[in-house]
Amino acid sequence: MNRILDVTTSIAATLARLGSGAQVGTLGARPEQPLELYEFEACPFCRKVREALSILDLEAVVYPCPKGGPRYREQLKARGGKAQFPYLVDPNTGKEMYESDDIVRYLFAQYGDGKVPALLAAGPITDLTAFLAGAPRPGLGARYQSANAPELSLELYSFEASPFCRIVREKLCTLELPYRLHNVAKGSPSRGDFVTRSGKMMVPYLVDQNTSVEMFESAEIVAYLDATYAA
Ligand SMILES: N[C@@H](CCC(=O)N[C@@H](CS)C(=O)NCC(=O)O)C(=O)O
Repeated sequence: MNRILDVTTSIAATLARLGSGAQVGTLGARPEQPLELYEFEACPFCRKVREALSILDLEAVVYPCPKGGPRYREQLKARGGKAQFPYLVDPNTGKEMYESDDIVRYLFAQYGDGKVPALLAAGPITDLTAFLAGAPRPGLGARYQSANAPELSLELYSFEASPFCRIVREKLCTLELPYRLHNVAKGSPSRGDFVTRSGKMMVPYLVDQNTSVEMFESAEIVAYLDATYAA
């Protein structure tokens, strides 16, 4: 896709959700271990959960489940009983669940102040706008593209409302590449450590321990992922 169109449609996705997931909210208890999320980028219900993770400044291991993907869809079916997304695993409490609204409520109760922000608590309006967020980018982050699985999970510094991060997440999803998601939305206490590591406050930032690569720039990250993992 032409770069200007790529970025413009990704900005439209953020605008459809009025920037939800750009800013950290009130934080509560912090988990010791990262959460785990089975999802795919184009799924509107999964977006709601990713926004909650950004607002609550939570880390997660993301298992992308694009349609036709051979690995994590099967893993989830064996684990939860059905291929329905999102599915959250919290190893800190032993809780595992389907249903985006239940997951969002659980996250704010467990790791926030118990109050779900209005943009995530508006029922059908939340669902409609989450659906509209995907409309400008039809099919992207939805279907599996044949890829070689990495030995180690990748890492992505990101926040949900960043249009540039979405472009990278779509590619990670399409290639079914698992990654540790480090959320660094505005106001995140993790930003200081991130800047110390990367040299500046900019996302997306990809870390690939399989190749010792660390890089900024969404278009370059997408090209790197295709060159390294696409079959
Ligand atoms: N009410 C559920 C709806 C979840 C749902 O319908 N997810 C779709 C993806 S957007 C799904 O899992 N489809 C099965 C598939 O993709 O194979 C929720 O809010 O979590």
